[in-house]
Amino acid sequence: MKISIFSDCHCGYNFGEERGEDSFSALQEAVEKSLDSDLILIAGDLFDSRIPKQEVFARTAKILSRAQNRKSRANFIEIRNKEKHEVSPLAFRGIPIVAIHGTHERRSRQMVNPVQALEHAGLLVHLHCATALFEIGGKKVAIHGMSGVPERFAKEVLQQWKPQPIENSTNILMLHQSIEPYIYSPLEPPSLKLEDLPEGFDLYLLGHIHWSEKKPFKSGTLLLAGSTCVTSAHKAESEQEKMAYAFDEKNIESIPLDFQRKIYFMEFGYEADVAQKIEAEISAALETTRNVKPVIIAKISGTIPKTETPPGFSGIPEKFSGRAIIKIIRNAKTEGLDEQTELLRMLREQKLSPEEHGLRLLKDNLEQLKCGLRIEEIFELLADGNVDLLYNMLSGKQKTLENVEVK
Ligand SMILES: [Mn+2]
Repeated sequence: MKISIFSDCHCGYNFGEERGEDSFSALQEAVEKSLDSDLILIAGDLFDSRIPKQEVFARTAKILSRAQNRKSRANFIEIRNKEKHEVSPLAFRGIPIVAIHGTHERRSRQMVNPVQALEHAGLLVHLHCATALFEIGGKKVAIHGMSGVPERFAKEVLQQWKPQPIENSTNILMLHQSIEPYIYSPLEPPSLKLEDLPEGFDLYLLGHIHWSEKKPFKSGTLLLAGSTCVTSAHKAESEQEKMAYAFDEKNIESIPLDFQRKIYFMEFGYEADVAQKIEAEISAALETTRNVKPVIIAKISGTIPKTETPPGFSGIPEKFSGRAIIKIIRNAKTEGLDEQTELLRMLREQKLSPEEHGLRLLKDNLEQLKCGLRIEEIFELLADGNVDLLYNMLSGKQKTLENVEVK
């Protein structure tokens, strides 16, 4: 049997802009390279947004529909933990596609997300805490899928669902979460750890993480499928190629996609001449010319001295725009701005109410503006309807409240 696997296509990423075609080219290739398989699995984030533009939805649907014109040996047996009538029999034409939705597609329960919309159109089977059972060449294959949920609920949702391998079958567990130690965004810490995953599956397939990895795990193999095209790049992606995969119930074959943008991830500490250093490193990287423009991410960290005005970096992407797509991430902090960080920390620890926090921010801003207004005066002016006067004071048009006719 041959089961094709890919994930995180992010169709519609950068739509209408320079990299707007990347997601579709990658999906097209991934589907084409799957046309000799029995089944296709997509591990979430097929789309880049929960409500894609009609153009994006239509193009994605058209690309996927190519799989329905091919012959497959896969026969659908049954669906568990989902109403049978929810799955259109049309989804089993040609090579069936089984998908979960990801973080980018998730909508509230009553709403239809774009992967579900594709299911309604008979283009795929969508799973959320459900299992689709197939027979391929006399062997059973069970796909157990849990779509992306907010990280803090992931462990609970998985425990409630409690997926169990089906006997005498090849069992694939497909998820779209951060699972420690694989963390996609530090802003949303995972509740799941690798050891929380249930025993007994042949393949543990994980979407969401945009870099890829495969290793023996529990009773089978763990595969981080990675993304098919570069979106918000992580450093770990820069040394890897974008892939689709083929699983034959034991081994996983990696199938590199032809369309690849090389990713460069450059890190700099803030220095007065950091802009020149960035330009020099970009020029050096571009000496090896390629057909496809690379993506270069330059990240600046460190501290900017209070006395210094950091240079503008916006000229750099433009300067190299013919040869590379450049993104500058400014993470350098200005000296003295730590107070603001402290304020945020106190807010997070709930030492300040949102009102107190707002007032403190307002007070700090007033001091920086040096407009001579006190907070109480602002509230008095607002309460009395003197909005224009307040605006003029804040914008510096009006210097003082003395000798002004207040409403
Ligand atoms: Mn993703």
